[in-house]
Amino acid sequence: MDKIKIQNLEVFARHGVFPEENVLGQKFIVTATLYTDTRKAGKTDDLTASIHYGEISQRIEQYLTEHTYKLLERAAESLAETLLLETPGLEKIRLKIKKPWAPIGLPLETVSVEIERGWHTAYIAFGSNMGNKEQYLNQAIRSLGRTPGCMVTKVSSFLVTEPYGVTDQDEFLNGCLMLRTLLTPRELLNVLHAIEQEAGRERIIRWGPRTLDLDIIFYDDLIIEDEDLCIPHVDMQNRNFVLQPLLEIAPYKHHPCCGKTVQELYSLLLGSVDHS
Ligand code: PH2
Ligand code: MG
Ligand code: MG
Repeated sequence: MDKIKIQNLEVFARHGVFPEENVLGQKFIVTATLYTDTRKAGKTDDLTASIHYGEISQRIEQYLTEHTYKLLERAAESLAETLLLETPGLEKIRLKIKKPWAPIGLPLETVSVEIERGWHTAYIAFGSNMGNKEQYLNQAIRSLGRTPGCMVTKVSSFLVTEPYGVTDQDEFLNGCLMLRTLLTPRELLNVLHAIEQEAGRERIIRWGPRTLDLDIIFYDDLIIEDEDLCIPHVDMQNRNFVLQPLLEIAPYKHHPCCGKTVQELYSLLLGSVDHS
């Protein structure tokens, strides 16, 4: 992706673990690489089609002087998040904050923290088979949309489905949504669990009745195989109640492991014997 780079911007600010740093202040040097598509601005010579590096530099100076953090890590993290939330067209940012006068009692050229943060695309499957199912699903979508660093960008229609796995229970209402997020997969998982809790979800029997179930199906093209978190969802290719709504919002999305599109997985499932 194209980049706009602000190199070695000097800011006098008060971040530091030692109390005197928070009082006296010192020099910080910031390098920010802004990942954004510059093609349109490149063709039209129109600043409004791009990101104004002057405004971003002002914002960096303002943010770092208005806040006081102990750690460079915290200063970088919160500044990156603020810029990603505030700046249309900013997909990703690489941010380096140097502290050349770090008071550690030894001569050094500089210390620095460098991070890269950006927007990710996740697909979430949702389902309910207890109480007012539609209300649980709509409430979950609203809660997710209100979560800082999360934007719900597409929602499928809701689908009434027969229970799969444990079949002796009420029918489900299912769907899928597309999410733009600044959260890591694990942070996202924790948010989903909290929203399930809000809906009074009780984990009594595996695959049993639930007011609300929120599962991460895809997170970019990431593959995670941890004990408590598997992405892509391990059984999604066998579940009509996941593939059918996903087909509506992401037919051409490729499964990062097998390389098949959602459309292909759906056709394969339809052609197979059991497509619950
Ligand atoms: N979720 C399950 C198990 N079975 N069946 C349907 N129809 N819909 C679901 O969301 C569902 C299920 C475990 O998460
Ligand atoms: Mg589930
Ligand atoms: Mg679940």
